[in-house]
Amino acid sequence: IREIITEGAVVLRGFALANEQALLQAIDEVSQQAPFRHMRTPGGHAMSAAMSACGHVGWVTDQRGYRYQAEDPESGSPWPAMPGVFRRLAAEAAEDAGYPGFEPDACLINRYQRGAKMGLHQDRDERDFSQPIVSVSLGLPMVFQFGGRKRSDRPLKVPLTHGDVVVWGGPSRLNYHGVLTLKTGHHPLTGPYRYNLTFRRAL
Ligand code: MD5
Ligand code: FE
Repeated sequence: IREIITEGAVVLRGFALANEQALLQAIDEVSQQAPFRHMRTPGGHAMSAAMSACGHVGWVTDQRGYRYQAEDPESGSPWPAMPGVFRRLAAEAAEDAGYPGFEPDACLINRYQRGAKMGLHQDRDERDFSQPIVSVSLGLPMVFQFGGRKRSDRPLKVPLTHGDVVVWGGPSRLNYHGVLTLKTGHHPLTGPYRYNLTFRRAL
């Protein structure tokens, strides 16, 4: 089931369901190597979503700013390799949405718990905005806010549930977006959490 949110943004409802167990196991394995942590924004605030990453580079934020880097700042070691099930799912979803040949080099893993949210922002730390971003939702449901090119454009609310995959590219790649506060809940596979995998071509 393919839903168009706006030009370039496609929701593939339930696309990740066939791989739910393998994806969650891979999140476990990655986060044993690169544990979830609450990074700080350049302004000094801790992010409410806990983050991990895998791939050639990971997205980090600290006092110096936002960037992609090859080492986990907590350990000084390279980020874990991107699991095969991650790469394949991201490439298949991108192809389905009209972006063939997507080869992500970074996967940011966001873990939201009760009260966590992500305010409206743009993703602009990547080098090539012609590459899409693929986002996979697992666990508790959450409301995604999809804005326009300007922060002041009123956002659409799009509910995302376990297994939904969204592909953002082309004209929507630089749109403002965020997620509303996660409500308390229990998911049979993830307990109190919502996970979001965001696949990017960073370099
Ligand atoms: C999330 N994460 O649900 C979202 C999914 C992030 C983030 O926003 O930066 O970690 S990624 C959604 C996204 C990416 C790129 C463009 C657009 C949305 N968009 O144009 O709306 O944890
Ligand atoms: Fe984002």
